[in-house]
Amino acid sequence: NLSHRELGQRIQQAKERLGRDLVIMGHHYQRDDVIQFADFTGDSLELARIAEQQRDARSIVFCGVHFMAETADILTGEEQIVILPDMQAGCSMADMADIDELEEAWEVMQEELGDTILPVTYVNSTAAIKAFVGRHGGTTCTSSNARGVLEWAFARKKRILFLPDQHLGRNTAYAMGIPLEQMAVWDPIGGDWEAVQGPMEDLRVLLWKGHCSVHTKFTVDQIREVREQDPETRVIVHPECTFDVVQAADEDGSTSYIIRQIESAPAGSKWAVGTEVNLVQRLAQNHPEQEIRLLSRTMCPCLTMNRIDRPHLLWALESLIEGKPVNRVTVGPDTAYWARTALERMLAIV
Ligand code: CIZ
Ligand code: SF4
Repeated sequence: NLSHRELGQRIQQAKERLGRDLVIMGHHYQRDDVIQFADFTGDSLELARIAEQQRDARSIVFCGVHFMAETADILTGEEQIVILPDMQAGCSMADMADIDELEEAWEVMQEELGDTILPVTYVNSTAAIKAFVGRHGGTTCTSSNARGVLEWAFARKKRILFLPDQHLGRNTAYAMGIPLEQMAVWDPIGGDWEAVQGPMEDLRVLLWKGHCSVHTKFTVDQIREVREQDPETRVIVHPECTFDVVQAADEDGSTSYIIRQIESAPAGSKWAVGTEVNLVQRLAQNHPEQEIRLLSRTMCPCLTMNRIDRPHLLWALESLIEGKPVNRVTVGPDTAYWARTALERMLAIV
């Protein structure tokens, strides 16, 4: 039963003891009292690139969610171990695309549309989904590079199956000029299409019916309210928000895009930000010269990300010191091979 401060001291001591053997990574959505211990912070793309370069550290403690730790394991050496301080830190969006459901859906899609489809998965997906995509010639994307990746994919096949986030897929494809009528949603629970608006033959983008429970809480009404209060406030949202919200916002972009826009804005700028609350609060703290608020009135934390707390981080670090690492995230060799193929294709595209 250590106090918050004692936990902090013990974490610091453990870090010092482990020295260069240890790297702690922290995703932007992590709470302040955890991310302060991270050697590297970033969005999921930045953290994947950093993980790939960690050849010296024997262990990587990943303060983020499960799929990010899997990605780190896939991109690092065999001897390196990746630890997720709390195994309950999953991502509800990643869990919405199950590999068995995908295998079934793929069969139906091949029957209906033939060999015209390239699968692309948002990195917010399990290693098994990434491996499927890798095996079928496709790749992964993040919200920072989704457009470039879709352009790459359309140069290869007529159609794209986009997993697991329908909103990122729809928002990105629409911004590329693809009309909504050429998109359809595949519902993995019903095992069927929904929202097909035109002839099947015209479909270009097949959207898996997944979403982020954090970003879909933002609404057009919230944007209207901000504008009524103060028309000078710029509304900036993440493309995991719904189509209507992205259309109503002044701009949309990935986590790193949002950070860049705010960091380069002049003093006195006003923002309402539609993304995870820990990031928004940190931006507000770091930029007192601007007015930065969350788009919604109610807090929207990513609950699973926030499971990583000081007690779990300390427990993970001490297990490394004892030589009995807990919560190791490992991806089997075959899955890792094909998932790495998919990830490396992405890293070469953009
Ligand atoms: O998990 C998420 O919602 C995001 C935006 C992750 C990332 O860093 O791209
Ligand atoms: Fe998953 Fe959404 Fe949390 Fe990101 S914010 S980790 S997509 S649940």
